[in-house]
Amino acid sequence: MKIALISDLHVAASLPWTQQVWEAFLSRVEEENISLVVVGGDLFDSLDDAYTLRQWLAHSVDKTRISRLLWIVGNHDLTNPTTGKQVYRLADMNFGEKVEVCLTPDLWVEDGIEIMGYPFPLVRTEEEREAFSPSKLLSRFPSPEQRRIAVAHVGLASWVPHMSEEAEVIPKTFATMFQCERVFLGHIHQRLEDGVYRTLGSARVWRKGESGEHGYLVYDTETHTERFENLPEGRVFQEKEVFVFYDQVEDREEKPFSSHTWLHFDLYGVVQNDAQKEKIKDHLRQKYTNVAEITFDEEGLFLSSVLANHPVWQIFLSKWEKHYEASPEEEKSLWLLAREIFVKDFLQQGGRG
Ligand SMILES: [Mn+2]
Repeated sequence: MKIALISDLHVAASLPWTQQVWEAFLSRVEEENISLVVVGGDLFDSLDDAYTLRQWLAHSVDKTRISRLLWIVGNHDLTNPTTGKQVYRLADMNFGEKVEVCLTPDLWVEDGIEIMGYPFPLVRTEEEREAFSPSKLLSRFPSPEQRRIAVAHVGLASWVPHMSEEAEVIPKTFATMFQCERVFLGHIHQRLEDGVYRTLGSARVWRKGESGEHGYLVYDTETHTERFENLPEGRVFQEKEVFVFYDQVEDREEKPFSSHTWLHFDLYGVVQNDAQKEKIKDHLRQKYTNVAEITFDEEGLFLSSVLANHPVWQIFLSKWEKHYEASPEEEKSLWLLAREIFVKDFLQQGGRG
């Protein structure tokens, strides 16, 4: 049997493309004739998203040949991280016949495999805390009768030093305690491997910096192996440093980006005013119209008024201009580079102040 494992999709009602990532995933799974899907948490970006999109989720699964979806919930599925205010409860929502929501640790026995689910431990009472305590859970999950795997939405204690073993992390001995031959973890938006532990990574770019491929794992219960499947719809994050000098934009390499790219520009240099800054951003937006999303970091971009009166700046620029104009055509790029190095260094050294 094959199981498709995915986590951290963070589907948001306000970002329709994230719904398409989920739909693309389901059709890929269906094409492969996989009938069991396990979500390692953070299927939704917030509890409100889960509420708004509950019928969409039910329908997205119902219309496929996928027979079952185990959803081991994550912190984002249970709460509204931005507001901190929860009006609904995930436990009260209906996601259709095929979706099973795992809110507390549980065990499913399938043909040839046992799947232990360990959701995010959102605990308020001592009793709830105990329901997640690995040592307390041992009596509920005695020795397996066949191969057992676990899917959890927490970190691994050894990755997070100095953390209590029963708060948002599981102990390094978790797999041995429950005799799991594999433990798949959501929550960590990166793909890592440590012994029998595997992280699922984020199925889509959730925030700036989540570079690399995004997708899901297919676990084969017979061969006890897994393979990663890329989901292009989950996007790729690319960062590009661009030097700006007034109305000049030095955007070097011209490699094409795929339409699934989130292109993030780190702008640095000098501009005359805010209008010029906006013009530069527009120029870049028009240059890369095929990408999915463009964002900017302007931390390193300064207004010339901040620099204009600085003596070092004045001396450098007046000398530089003379040399640049007098230099032969083939040397001009060197002079431009020299100016770029000066400006970058000057700004980093605090010349702005
Ligand atoms: Mn997440």
